Amino acid sequence: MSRLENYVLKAYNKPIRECSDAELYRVLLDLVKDLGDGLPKHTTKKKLYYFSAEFLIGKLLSNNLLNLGIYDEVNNELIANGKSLLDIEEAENEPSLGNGGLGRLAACFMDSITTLGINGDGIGLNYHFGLFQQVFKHNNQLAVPDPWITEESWLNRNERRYQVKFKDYTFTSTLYDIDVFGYHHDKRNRLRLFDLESVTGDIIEEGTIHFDKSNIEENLTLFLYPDDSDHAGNLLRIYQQYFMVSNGAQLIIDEALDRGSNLRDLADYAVIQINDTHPALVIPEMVRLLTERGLSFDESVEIVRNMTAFTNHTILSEALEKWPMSDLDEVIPEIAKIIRRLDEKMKAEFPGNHAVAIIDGHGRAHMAHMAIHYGFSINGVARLHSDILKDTELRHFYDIYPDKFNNKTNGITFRRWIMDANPELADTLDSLISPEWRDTADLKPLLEYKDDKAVITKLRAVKFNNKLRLKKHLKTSQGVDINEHSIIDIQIKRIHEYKRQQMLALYIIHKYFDIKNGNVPKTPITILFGGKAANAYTIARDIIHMILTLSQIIDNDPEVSPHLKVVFVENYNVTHAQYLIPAADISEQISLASKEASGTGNMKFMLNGALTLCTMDGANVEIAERVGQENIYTFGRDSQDIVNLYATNGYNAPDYYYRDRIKPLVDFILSPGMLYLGDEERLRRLHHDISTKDYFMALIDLEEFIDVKEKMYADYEDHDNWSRRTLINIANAGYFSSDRTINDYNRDIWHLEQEHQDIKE
Ligand code: CBF
Repeated sequence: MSRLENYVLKAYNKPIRECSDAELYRVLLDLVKDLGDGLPKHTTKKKLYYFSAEFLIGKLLSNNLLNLGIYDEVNNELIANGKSLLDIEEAENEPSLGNGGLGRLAACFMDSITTLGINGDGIGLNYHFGLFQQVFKHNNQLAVPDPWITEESWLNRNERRYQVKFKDYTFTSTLYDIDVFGYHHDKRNRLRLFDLESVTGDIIEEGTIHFDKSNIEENLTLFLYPDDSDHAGNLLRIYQQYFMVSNGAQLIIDEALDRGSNLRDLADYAVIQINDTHPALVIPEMVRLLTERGLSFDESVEIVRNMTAFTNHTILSEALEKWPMSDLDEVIPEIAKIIRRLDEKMKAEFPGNHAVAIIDGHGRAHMAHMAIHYGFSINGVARLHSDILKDTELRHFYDIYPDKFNNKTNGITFRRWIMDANPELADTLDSLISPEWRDTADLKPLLEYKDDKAVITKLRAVKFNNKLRLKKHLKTSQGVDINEHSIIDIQIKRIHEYKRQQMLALYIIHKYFDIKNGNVPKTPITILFGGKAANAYTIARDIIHMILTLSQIIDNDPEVSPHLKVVFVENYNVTHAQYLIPAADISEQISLASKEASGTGNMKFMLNGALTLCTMDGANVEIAERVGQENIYTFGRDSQDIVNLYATNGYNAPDYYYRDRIKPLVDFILSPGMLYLGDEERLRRLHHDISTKDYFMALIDLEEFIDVKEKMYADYEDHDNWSRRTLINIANAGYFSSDRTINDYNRDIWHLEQEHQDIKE
């Protein structure tokens, strides 16, 4: 009897084919957990703790089966019994523990850390309602809770508990672990998610994300990024962050003591990676814990400095947190005191250098500044971004600590983003270049086939099948019908003005006019958007509204709708991404140069054979370098131009708005059709914003964007050449494996024992 049959029989006393998908899901969950329990733990002395406010892990069943090496065995057995793993996975809720690139990167990193045989856990929080679930109503985004935790899930209750002391409360935490398995390797790591028993979600206003932000005890771990537009919201963010880091720091100390540390040598036992500024409070907290255990302040500070590294993921000031000292005094006075001492130390060391102060002239503590002074490494996430940090944003720090600065270009795990998301392409690669790429991420041997007509045709067939899969998925999940023979053109990412979804919307208006004028595209075009807007970010929600209204106008127009379709995928998440990305022909990476630190969607699309349409921003620069200019479409001002424009206040939106090609497109936002279907207030606000302010300069690159897009659609008609160029993209994607990124982190920053070193690039 097979392993699966055995489990099924024990649980339900019936054969596989008589079980429901939900029953099979439960059995597979148990099977995987039991297999995990049987794996040996790491025994190495030094361990990594990857602190992150987000871990956007996606559904875990398939991925865990894949990493444990039993995917084919289970899948075949299910098929033989008339069942499908995809259907079974429908029973799994996608964990709502992340927002965007930052969280997904953390999830890819955990996979790679484990796959490379590195001893390392992720530290975060167990948000009961996650970020939020996006619902569209009257073409507007509504945010409702996303209660993803079910009785049976990947969360394993751990008996560890810690006391976390705030000014007004002391809480006892609870801990949930999620096992992380590495591909083909036997040791597991864990995601450690701290929580509070008293958080139940009972008092939330039905169907909304409104709750009493001052009721910390009942709401501390309710939402990721709770609304911080008022004082209570700001304090709640501090409560959350401190709760996460205090638990994490206590765990580090306990585990190090268990492994034989005397605390003075703690840096030999643990290394902390601070992922963006949210976990930066771990620095003063660790100092507090060490001094409490009898070490002097200065000694503690040196230990912490030697064990802490910081990654900056953005230059947007909204994400570089600065806490008013008065807020810190209100929530965590002991920590505020330590921050003051840390600041004084730095002020004494760098007198008069205000740019590097931790506490500024307005009494705000800069978390990034603290992490740079009191850590041994600071890295950006793509070469261009790291250069901007050194030359512009953090240049005063670079002047004093040049050796701390380094770059680690982001990466994505190939397990999820090709093996799981695009099995047909993965199998095709196996047959062409041997399955070795699954371990090494080396796809270069594929280049040998770039002029092989049969291979090119096969790649096109795979793409078509993925379009069919997407069609089916959108039909069932969104009730939307797309044309599988159309060009699939996708922009999926958080909705933010700097990412310029509004620029793509203006292009759509151009295309709409063009089609009305009789210029119908040879192949129909489907443009898909996906992404959430922060609920308090009004203009981003206006952009969603504009796109949804526009798509309705197009659908209603019989002259246009056979040639152009616009879909905004509701509640975009990892699951949707796994269908969207393999089906894409065009990957939209059109951020305002200098603003997108790296991007990782760009890498996923490339790996799955989409051609990139991009500005020279973030990791697009490195993609372009690898595939060559003839296999990518670039446009727009470069980052230096944009940095200069900001520095000199040199951009004036009306200079662009009044151009002949641009004004009719922007004014369409206020056309009678849009005003009839849409919300006048939202549309007027957006129109006014774009035509007068346009802070993220959607208009500056618009004309060039339109021209390049037209060229791209025209080029698509040469199907063979297009597919040949997709092959070149896939073949050059190996560098963007997160195994390579983690290998780089470990070599340059963490210096941990690493069991596996298969990476090629
Ligand atoms: O480094 C991972 C990603 O992080 C962000 O999403 C972020 O939230 N700071 C950036 O915007 C991305 O460019 C980056 O790829």
